Amino acid sequence: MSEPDVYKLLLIGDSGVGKTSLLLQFSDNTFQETSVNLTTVDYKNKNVVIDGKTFSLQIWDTAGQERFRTITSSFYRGAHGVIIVYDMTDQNSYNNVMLWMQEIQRYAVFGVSRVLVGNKFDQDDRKIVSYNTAKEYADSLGIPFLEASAKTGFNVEQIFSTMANEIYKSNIGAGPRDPKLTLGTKDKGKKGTCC
Ligand SMILES: Nc1nc2c(ncn2[C@@H]2O[C@H](COP(=O)(O)OP(=O)(O)OP(=O)(O)O)[C@@H](O)[C@H]2O)c(=O)[nH]1
Ligand SMILES: [Mg+2]
Repeated sequence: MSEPDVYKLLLIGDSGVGKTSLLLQFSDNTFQETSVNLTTVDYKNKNVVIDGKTFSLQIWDTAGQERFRTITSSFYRGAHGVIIVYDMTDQNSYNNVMLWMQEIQRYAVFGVSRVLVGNKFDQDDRKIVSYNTAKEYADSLGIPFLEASAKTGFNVEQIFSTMANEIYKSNIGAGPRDPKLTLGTKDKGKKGTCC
């Protein structure tokens, strides 16, 4: 059996939106009510199967707070996909999605796959950002959008399988097997179609 292809994914979004919680729910099926402290960059691996083929997702998480964000360009290097998370009970975190998109444009490879995620679906009674608002925005960018809950696990698997599918479809993952080996290189030109 050959080694599975590795897709490097990033989780980005404002502090407190639930990036670490989504990652822990996906990788370990756990959830903590208190903030999961993370002062450095960390990642977890998990396999997914697409079209009967196994892919290893290497999912990188970073703290959203400005004071931790000095690692930007190296964090984005070699990434095949970026998951942008906002908190549907926090308007500000949604407003900032646009800024995160700009950061992707600045640091990630051209044509990198993106998925927009509205987290904390279990707090529907406190919802401020409507499904339609975010869906229209995602549609205008031509990217998938999902509402999810790191707490209940609702749609969490789907976030990562959707992301893996996007990369698979775009063929950007047809590059070197290990993203670590692609540090400093750009995958430009590997993607068939553009945004
Ligand atoms: N109710 C509810 N709370 C959540 C959910 N996801 C995360 N939280 C809570 O939101 C808070 C922040 O979650 P984190 O996962 O630490 O957020 P983060 O995006 O990693 O934040 P930074 O690391 O500071 O950038 C914690 O108290 C979590 O328990 C969710 O889906 N539902
Ligand atoms: Mg975190």
